[in-house]
Parts: sequence; structure tokens; C-alpha cells
Amino acid sequence: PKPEPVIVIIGCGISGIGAAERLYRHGLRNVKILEASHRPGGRIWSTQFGKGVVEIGAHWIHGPSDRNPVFHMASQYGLLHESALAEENKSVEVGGHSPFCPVAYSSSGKVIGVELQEAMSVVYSRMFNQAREFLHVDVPLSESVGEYMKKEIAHHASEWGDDLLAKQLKLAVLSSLLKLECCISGTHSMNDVALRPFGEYKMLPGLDCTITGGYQGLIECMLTSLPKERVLLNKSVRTVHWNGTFKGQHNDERFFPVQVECEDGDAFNADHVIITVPLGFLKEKYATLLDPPLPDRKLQAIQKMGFGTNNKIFLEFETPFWKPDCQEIEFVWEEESPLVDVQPDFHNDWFKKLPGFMVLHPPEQFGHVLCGFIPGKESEFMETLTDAEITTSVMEVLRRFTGNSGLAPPVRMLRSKWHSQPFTKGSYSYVSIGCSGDDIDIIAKPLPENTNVSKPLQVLFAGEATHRTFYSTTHGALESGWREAERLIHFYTLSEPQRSKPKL
Ligand code: 6YU
Repeated sequence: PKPEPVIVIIGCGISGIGAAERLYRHGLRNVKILEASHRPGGRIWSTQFGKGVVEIGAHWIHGPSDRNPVFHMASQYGLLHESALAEENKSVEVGGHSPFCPVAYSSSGKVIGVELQEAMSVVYSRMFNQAREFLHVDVPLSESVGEYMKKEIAHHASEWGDDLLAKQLKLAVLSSLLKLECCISGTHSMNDVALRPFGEYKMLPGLDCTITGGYQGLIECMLTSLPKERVLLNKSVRTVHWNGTFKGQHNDERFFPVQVECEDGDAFNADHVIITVPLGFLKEKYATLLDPPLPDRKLQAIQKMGFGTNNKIFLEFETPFWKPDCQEIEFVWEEESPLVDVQPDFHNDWFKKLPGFMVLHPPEQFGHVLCGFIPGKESEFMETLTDAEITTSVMEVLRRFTGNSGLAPPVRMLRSKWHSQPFTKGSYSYVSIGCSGDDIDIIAKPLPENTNVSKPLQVLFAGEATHRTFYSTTHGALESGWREAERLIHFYTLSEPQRSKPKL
């Protein structure tokens, strides 16, 4: 009988595990996952913080409804709170933004009225929805979401009357909302995000929910369907040699088209390799990761596509200084305006990029914990600072904005460092100016690109950045892993049934 095809998966994030699990279940059982770090999960990473478990990476299931495979899986494994499973929850349309009205403070320590906030939130949502309507409009790919929004804001502002102070405050509120958008899109500035493809990212219905006990629980459940020895941790891949003839060893003396060389000197021969490493890693290591190198078109797409940083800062307080029903605290820097470009001073002003904090609920589960998101280059600069430096700056902001100079420091702080993570180099992907969804498809295309060869599908690509409509999410990552697994399953069952007959 023909030997089973050998498949190596690089990366043990949700896309890699999803691919392995599906291949294994469909009878392609000679599968191995090589993971560079000491833990599975990749950008899904939950950890103990104070009283509870917090998420260093992925936070919510975005759009938890029937079409979302992560939601489906998490509910099957019993990982969701019953409120997340309620039909009303599944049908809420939030349009990608938090449904809560935050308590917004200005830099002079005043609370901003709910009316003003709501009015600006309406203006903002309208602009955001309009920015998603350009998919089939002939605008240059160089045009950005940021520039478009700036024009719209200028237009609105021209109708706001003569009260300059009131006008400035409205612009400052919008500036804060744009920072939040940078967190969501994982970018330094919305000027880096392409306008035309912005509407191609699909938002699913459902009120975003979290996974009780941590997102990592999902990874652990998924891994139970694979034998333990199929996952090798601390196995960093250096180079994937493809289009070769590598002789097998021991009882398998076939010739393989691919050899995966690891940093520790180990080598694994394979018929197929699925690369699931983050786009940030690909951007940095493309020159050594593939031999022969990537075709030009693919390389250009990898270089052009966006991969930004979004970090989190967790603060635990002995006693809360916010009201029990407060969901979010927002910072509005009064002098800021989206209509004025300022040269950022990362060193002195990095914390100005922090749009605010959300309160982790319920306190019985988490303690009194705030979680802030900070995007962009300021976030990358923050990674170079010590915990103490960050706490000092953030507490200065909190004291100034709440007008409470006596706020006690937190008992604990924790922050992520996604840009410095050597196997991630950032947080998640976005479609940057000059790019379109076609670039995502180009990155996702298997090698060799010519399918009319004796050894097709040698190198396949999965991972969040390869999903045209769900990029930057866990469900996009999972579906991309399934997509590449299906490609191989299809190949072995339909194209060449005589080649091997895995049990389906
Ligand atoms: C989501 C959310 N969320 C916050 C933050 C982050 C992310 N995401 P992996 O990286 O997991 O796995 C690859 C593995 O490869 C990894 O383990 C490496 O160690 C390994 N590797 C690398 N090099 C290797 C080598 N050489 N050898 C061997 N192994 C190697 N997603 O659904 N909900 O709330 C968030 C968030 C701070 C960092 C997120 C969220 C993104 C997901 O975490 C991410 O997509 C997947 O986990 C990736 O899985 P993977 O398998 O592909 O890679 C309109 C419009 C706008 C569009 N955007 C809006 C969407 C909003 C996205 N929101 C995200 C927000 C948060 C807060």
C-alpha cells in the first residue's frame, strides 16, 4: 500500500490546530505541528491576573452567532456563559463597536456630557458605515479610511456653529474614537488603512462575548482531539526547503519534495507543509523562511499588507474608583483634533494614544480590574518601558482625567508586548493603503503556483492574515486552517484517489 502523506504544520495557533484536527479526523493522520514557543495557542493566550484569568491576546468572540465557527465550537465545548447563548444575544447587530456608553473624562478633569458623547458617536458610526461602502467604487487604493473620515469630519464641523470651545470638544471626542478604531483595526493610524477594501471585512451579528475561564480553554479542548506527540513545542522553524527531493530515513525511504529545517538542527521531511506563522513574522523572515524564495508577487503582497500593534494594559485596584455600572472609561484630550496632524512625540506623549480603559466585569470574577488597549507606534514604544514607568504615566493620566489627585496606585499591573514577541512581531493584520483583498488571496495561494506539476501543494498558507473577509480574528484564523486542510483532503480523495486512500 502507498504510504500515508506526511504533513507538517508550522505554528500551533488556532489556525494550525484547526488544520491538524481536521486533517486527522479525515484520515490524514501523519500530521505534526511544530511550534516555536513553549506554549500552544499563539495569539490566544490567557493568564492568571489577581483574582481571575485575563486575555493577553484575543479577547472576544466577534459576532457570536451561528455563522461564527469559534462561537459554534466554544458552545459545543460548553465554554460559554448561558447569556452568550441566548437567541437575543446572537441577533444583536453592533457594527463592530462596543454598545456601551463610556464615562468620558476630558484632560481638564471634567466628565463629558452623555448627550455630546452620543451625538458624536452617531456622527462617527455614520462615517464608519459610509467608509465601508467603497468596495465596488472606483477610488484609488492609495486612498485611506483616515483621509476619508477627516474630510467627513471637516464637513460636519463646518455646520457646528460659532462656539469654538464646543466645536473643539466635539473634535476631541472624535479624535478619541479614532484612536479606538486604530485599536480595532490594529494600526498606527487610520491613514494607513485602505478605503476601498474596508467594507470587505465581514461583521457577523451577535453581541461580542468572552470565553468563561479564558480563550485558552478553547485551545486546550481542540488539542484533545490530537494525540499529544503530534505537537512539538520549542521547535522553531528556520527554513522550509521545497521543490526538492529529500530522501526519507528509517522505514520510509521515499523522496519528499519538502524538508523543514529547525533552528535546533532537526529536520522533518514532508509531502506538504502548512505555514501558519503570523504576517509580522513572515515580513521579518521571508528571506530565510523559504528556499527557493517566495515568488515576487507573493513577497510584494507580504511586504505591502498591514500588520500593526495593539497592546493591553491591565491594572488591578484595591478598591474601585468607578461606579459599579461603569463599563468603560474614556480619555478625551481637549486640544486634539482629527483635522490637525501633529508629529507624535512617543517619548513624552506615548500615553496620549490610550483611548481609555474598560472595566472587567463581574468584580467577583476579576477583582477590580481595568483593561486598556493602546495601538500603533506609541504602543511599540511602550514595550521598551518598564512596568513601573508605565504605571506611573498611566496613573498620572487617570488622576488628571478623573480630577482625583489622590487615586491610589494599582496593586498589580500587567501589559502585553506583541511587537517584541519574536514569533509574532505585532498583533494582527489590516488591509493597508495600496492593497486590496486580492493581496490576501495572493498570500494564501499554495506553492508551487503552477498546479500542473508532479508534486503540487507543497507549501500551503493559513493564518488570520490569509482570510479575505475575517482577517484579524480567531474565526478567520480557524477557517483559514480548515480551508488548507480541506485543500489537501480534496486533493487526496478527489484528484488522486489511487494515490492514497485515507479513511474519510
Ligand atoms: C478575535 C479578539 N483581539 C487582541 C490582541 C491580539 C490579537 N485578535 P497565531 O499567531 O495564533 O499562531 C501562529 C503560531 O506560529 C504562533 O504560536 C507562533 O509562535 C508560531 N510561529 C511563528 N513563527 C514560527 C516558526 N518559525 N516556527 C514555528 N512556529 C512559529 N481576535 O477574534 N477577537 O478580541 C481579538 C486581539 C492583543 C494580539 C487579537 C482577536 C486576533 C486573534 O488573536 C488572531 O487573529 C488569531 O489568534 C490568530 O491565529 P493564527 O493561528 O492565525 O496565528 C472594518 C474592519 C476592520 C477589521 N478589523 C476588525 C477586527 C477586529 C479584530 N479585533 C481584535 C481585537 C482584539 C482585542
